[in-house]
Amino acid sequence: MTTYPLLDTINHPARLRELTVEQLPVLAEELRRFLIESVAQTGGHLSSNLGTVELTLALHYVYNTPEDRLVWDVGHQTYAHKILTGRREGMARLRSHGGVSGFPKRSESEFDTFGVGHSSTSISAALGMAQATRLKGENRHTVAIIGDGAMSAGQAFEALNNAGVADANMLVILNDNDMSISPPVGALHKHLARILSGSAFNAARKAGEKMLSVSPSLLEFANRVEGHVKGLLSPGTLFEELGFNYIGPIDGHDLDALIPTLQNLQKLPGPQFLHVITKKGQGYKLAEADPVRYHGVSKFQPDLGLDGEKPGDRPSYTQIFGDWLCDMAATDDRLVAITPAMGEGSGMMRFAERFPTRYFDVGIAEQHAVTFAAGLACEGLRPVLAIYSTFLQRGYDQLLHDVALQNLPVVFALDRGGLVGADGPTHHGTFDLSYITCIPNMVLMTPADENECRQMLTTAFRHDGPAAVRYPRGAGMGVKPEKTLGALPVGKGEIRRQGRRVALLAFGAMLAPALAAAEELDATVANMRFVKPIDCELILQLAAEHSLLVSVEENVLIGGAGAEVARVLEDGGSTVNFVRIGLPDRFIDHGDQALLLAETGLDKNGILQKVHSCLKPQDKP
Ligand SMILES: Cc1ncc(C[n+]2csc(CCOP(=O)(O)OP(=O)(O)O)c2C)c(N)n1
Repeated sequence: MTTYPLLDTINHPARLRELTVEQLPVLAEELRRFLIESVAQTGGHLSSNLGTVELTLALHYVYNTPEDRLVWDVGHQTYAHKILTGRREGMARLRSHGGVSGFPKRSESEFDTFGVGHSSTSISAALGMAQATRLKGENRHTVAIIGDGAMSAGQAFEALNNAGVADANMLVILNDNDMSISPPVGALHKHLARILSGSAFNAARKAGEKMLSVSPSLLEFANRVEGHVKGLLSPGTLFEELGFNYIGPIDGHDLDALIPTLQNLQKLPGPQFLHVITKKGQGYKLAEADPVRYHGVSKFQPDLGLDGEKPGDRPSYTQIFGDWLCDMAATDDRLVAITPAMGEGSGMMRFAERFPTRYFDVGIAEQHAVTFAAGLACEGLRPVLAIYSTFLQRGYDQLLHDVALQNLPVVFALDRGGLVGADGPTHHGTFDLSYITCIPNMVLMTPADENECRQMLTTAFRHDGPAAVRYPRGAGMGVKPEKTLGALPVGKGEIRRQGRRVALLAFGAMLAPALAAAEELDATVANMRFVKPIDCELILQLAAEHSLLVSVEENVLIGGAGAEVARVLEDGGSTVNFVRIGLPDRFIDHGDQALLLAETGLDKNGILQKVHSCLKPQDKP
């Protein structure tokens, strides 16, 4: 007997649309159960997906997908969408190499209308699609689905601001679960909370909602009445002022409310805004009780939950950073720490507890986070901005124009540098060495081990200008950090192994495979430490003493650390045989971190192969 009798029959939303409304709650129950069992076997995002089961069902039921466009924000909540759009079997290999992506991806399915992974893009993209539809004289619906966390970013408001006057036919659904990854922050959150707590409003809304959901003919009347009372009553004024027709809030788990409301909204022209309330982790008690912990999970047993997890035997770089942050803050009260909504992921929770007044979670707002840090630095504080490498891409002009140009002492703790694994190309931190190296005034360090990471953070903190420490996802080589807070000489690398003929110039985590390869090659290995300022003296010395120089970095080759080495060799007039190992000029898919490193030649074997192919016959051992 099959466990999912109804879900088994749905391999396309067209089939879903043949069901009666009465069958949908049964399907929702099966879908939720399937989700829990599937994510338990693969790992992935859990809480957000459980919270959007009914919303996803209702959207595919009401809208004619894929002809109508659903544009998901962040995309971490699209597992139900994937299951209903023909990818249910693929869920067994979710986030594995060659398997289904953890995010919407245009090349994966025609139902994935917009590729995503970084937040707050959905309204912009949906508006573009809606305008294109109009220009082409086509007739379809466009819906953006965005969480309350993602709504806190500037881009979401830029898009709302534009959509309101563009008079585009589009619907924005605010999926409000009163959570980002962590509890939400900021004035928007307070505004949304007020909407929910206004009892007069709720009573009025309940009646209005019923009207709206049952009788399209009453809708116009309701709209007109609303227009009059909204200024006094409506908490949706913010969105109304931006030119949207605000409807809600409605219960996002109640299919009887969702479906008729969406059906009615379909008939309304112009920018529509539907506020839906959901619960993160809905239907799985453990996730409901601790949605933060169950936001992103590794494999688990559904009956035990994450309690069965064992901690890793080596601390992650994130933990090394978190410990350093507390230790440094205890010695220097100018230290303040900033996160754009990634306090847990960046290892800052102990700091937040110990130094609450010096901890700033600014919401999903990377651009603001960088300029905010600049402002703090202007007043003599020493801001440490913990930010994933991939998300600093969002704050690039702020890094250049607000921090570096003014030479402000901001420490960038760049987590998840290099290939991150299962999250894939939207999240790989493989561009930072290129995009930071070209900025004047920046100091850029790549630790090879845990202790060096701690030393580099101290170096950055003591440096009188902007400095970034870029460290990888996961654990390091297992080098225990010293308790003391020692700094390193700026711009100096070190020789870690003396060999002959070949010199490997390793940046950051690439030291480990370089050392392993060097044993077989009897090569010299330099731990370069600094990408900027790069150690010119060391490079030219190695060039003079060896016949082949090889740089190794976990970054795109274009504009990266190896490109810096090439510049130094050229400027120094060296004609040494030099090759670079790094990432090719293409986006790297999702998959296991070690597997991706091996596939791109960033492991011992890859280094050996490259060296053998480049050694001139006279230099071979
Ligand atoms: C630009 C950017 N910054 C940070 C993140 C990391 N991130 C992924 S999901 C998430 C929380 C999103 O909250 P919300 O939109 O409310 O969705 P929920 O998880 O609550 O369903 C964050 C901060 C991201 N994906 N993109």
